[in-house]
Amino acid sequence: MTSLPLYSTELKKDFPVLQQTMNGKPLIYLDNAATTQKPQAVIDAMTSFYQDSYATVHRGVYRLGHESTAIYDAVRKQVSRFINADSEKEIVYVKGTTEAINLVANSFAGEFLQAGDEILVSEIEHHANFVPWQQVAKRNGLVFRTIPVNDVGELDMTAYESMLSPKTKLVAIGHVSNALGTIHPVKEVVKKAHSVGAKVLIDGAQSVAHMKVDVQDLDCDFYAFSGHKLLGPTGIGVLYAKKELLEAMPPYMLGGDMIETVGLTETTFAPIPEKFEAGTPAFVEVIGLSAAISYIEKIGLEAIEAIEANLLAIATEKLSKIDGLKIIGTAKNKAAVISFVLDNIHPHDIGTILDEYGIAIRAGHHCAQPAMTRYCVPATARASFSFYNTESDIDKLVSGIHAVVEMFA
Ligand code: C6P
Repeated sequence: MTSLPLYSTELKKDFPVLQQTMNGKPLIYLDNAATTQKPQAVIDAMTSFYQDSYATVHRGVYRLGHESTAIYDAVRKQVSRFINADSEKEIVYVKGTTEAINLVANSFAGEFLQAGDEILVSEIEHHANFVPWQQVAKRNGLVFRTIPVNDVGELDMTAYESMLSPKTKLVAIGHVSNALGTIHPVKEVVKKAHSVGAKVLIDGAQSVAHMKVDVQDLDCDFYAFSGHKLLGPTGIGVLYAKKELLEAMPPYMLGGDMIETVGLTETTFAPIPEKFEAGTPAFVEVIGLSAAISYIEKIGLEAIEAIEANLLAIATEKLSKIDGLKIIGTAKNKAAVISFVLDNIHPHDIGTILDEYGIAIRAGHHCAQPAMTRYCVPATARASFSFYNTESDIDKLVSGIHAVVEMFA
């Protein structure tokens, strides 16, 4: 373990929400896997767009509309560079990860997969990357199978390989597990799936803000993420998909903005990606997403990874020393997410008592009930870190947990 870069303590100052007190204590925000806080730069970009540039995109013949359209279209290029897509046409704006996955489940799996075809997902997926596949399988006579994980939360690659066959048509896997923090070996998962002709969707909700993602290097077919977990606003997310797939897939939602011509009996659709973007888009949120990506790139994902790796190491070491505390999910390759249980104390009680100390963590099943079933716990307490957290936040968490234990002793 090396010490944290000095400037990491400075970064918190960029986030107005983090400057307040909660229950009379400085707010210690450790629920970053649920959603991240917003730097002033994102708030300012959206406010200034509302104040100075607000007009709908792709419709107005007037100057304000042209200008907002130009900014909106430029962001698609920025997003495509951010994840190294081959073209901005491969970037579809959606509401978030959930919508992105539902789009693929309905438009790709719902349309192209035949009865008997198999979909594989890991047994610890978030419900957003579990239920859409389970349900499309039920509807269309597909076979929905779960890839096991071992006791520390790592994907069982031997089992995975043995499950792959020409019947496998789609593998859906989280890049990082929100419940345990495991970083899955997604590049290898993709390679093995492709060897039997299956497509792969990666749920990137927990990764894009924490590590460099290169969709061409991963060679994944689909990659989904949410703006609000990436310092950006709610209501905006991205589905990346390979161009040839988007071109072949039918639209998921129908309406304005996604058509080319509409007649009384026939409609032709706009080219990709607009074919998948029916209705007035969340263009102010797109501006916010752009500011968030610029902010992240200013710090640099390598620096972010280093800061968060340190936070994880420090927090794991300190939490492990607490009597009766058990970390659920101790994979070798982990992101800065720590799920834990305390002997005889319900996670909701842990969360509620920590809140009295100004510490915000999440307690529950984390929308990953199959993962809870796998580890035989009804729920966990979860502390999830961002680069703006500090070692002092960890110390306060540790003292807070000691207070919880004493209260129940
Ligand atoms: N996880 C958490 O506290 P949306 O809601 O569409 O932005 O993201 C859904 C989602 C999909 N996949 C993973 C791996 C996720 O972690 C999430 C959201 C939050 O862990 C809320 S349950």
